[in-house]
Amino acid sequence: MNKKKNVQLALAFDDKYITPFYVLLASLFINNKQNDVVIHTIVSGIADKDKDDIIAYVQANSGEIIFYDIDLDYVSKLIVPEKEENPLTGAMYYRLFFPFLVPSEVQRLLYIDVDTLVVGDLAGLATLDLGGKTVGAVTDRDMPVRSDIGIDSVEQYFNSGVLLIDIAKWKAQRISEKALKIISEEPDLIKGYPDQDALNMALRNDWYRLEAKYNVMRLYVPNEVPKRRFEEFLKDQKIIHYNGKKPWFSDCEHRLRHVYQQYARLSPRPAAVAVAPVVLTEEKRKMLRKARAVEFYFDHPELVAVWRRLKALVGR
Ligand SMILES: [Mn+2]
Repeated sequence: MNKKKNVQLALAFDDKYITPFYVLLASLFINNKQNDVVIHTIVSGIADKDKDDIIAYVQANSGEIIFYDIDLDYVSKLIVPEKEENPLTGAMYYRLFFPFLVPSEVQRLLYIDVDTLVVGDLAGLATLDLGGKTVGAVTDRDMPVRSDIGIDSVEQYFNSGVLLIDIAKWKAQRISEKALKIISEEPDLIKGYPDQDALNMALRNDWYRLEAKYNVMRLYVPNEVPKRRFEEFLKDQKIIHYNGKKPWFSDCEHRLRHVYQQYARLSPRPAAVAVAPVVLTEEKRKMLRKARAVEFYFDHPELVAVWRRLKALVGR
C-alpha cells in the first residue's frame, strides 16, 4: 500500500495543553514509525518559539505539521460552561473547523483530543469502512441516556474526543453549521459538554460505531487487570483517552495514568512533566483513597490472598 500521507490527524489545543500535546506526539511517533503522518493543527496562545520547536520535533520524526489560523474572537463568543471539576476551554470548538481548513487532497481526517495517547498503529483508519456514515466514533456509555437532546439510548451517544471524519460527507451534511447553530441558539440544551452534545445532535444516526480500542476512555479499561499486565492490554489498543481527571494531576483516577508518565519521559519536555498536587475536599479525598485502595487490591492479588489467610487464621 502506498504510505504517502496515510495518517491525517487533526489536533487542537491552547497554551495550557502544550506539554500534553508533546506527550501525545511522542506516543504517536513511537507507535507509527511505519506511517507517513500529517498533523493539522489549530493552536492558540503559544509563542512563536514554541511553534518552531514543535515543527522541528515533528520534522525530526519525519512527519509534517500544518498550523491553521482561525478567528479566535469568534470562537471565544461561543459558550464555554464553567466547570470546577474539569475546566473546559474554547479549544473544544476548534474541531468543528478542520473540514474547511485541510487541503482538498485530504478525504478522511482523524480528529483526536490532546488528552490522549496514540498507543497503536493508525494506518488502518485511512481505509476503514464507515458504512456510509459521516463519522466514526466510540460510544460513551458513561453518560446517562440523553433524551433531553433527542437521543434515546446510551448506545447512541458518542464521545467527541476521537472522530474519524469523512470530509466530503461532513461538508455535504453541513455538520459544522448545524453544530454551531445548536451551540449558539440552544445553549440551555447543552450545558455539560456543548461541542459533544451539539455534534451528537447534528450527527444523529449518521455515525459509525468504532471499536472501543480507538477511544479507550476510563470505562473501557478493565480495572481488575493488575498494572503489570497492562502492557498486554495496551498491545490491542489504539488511542487512550484521559477523559475526566487528567493524568498530570494527583487526583487522576484513570487506571492507565502511569502510561502518560512513561511517554512523558520520552517526550521533548520530560522536565516539564510532573504530577501537580490538587487540593481536595475531605469527601473527594476519601473517594480517592478508596479508589487507590481498590487499585492496590487489583495490583497485588498475591498479597490479598495472604491477607485473607491471615484473617482466617485469627478467626475473624
Ligand atoms: Mn478529552
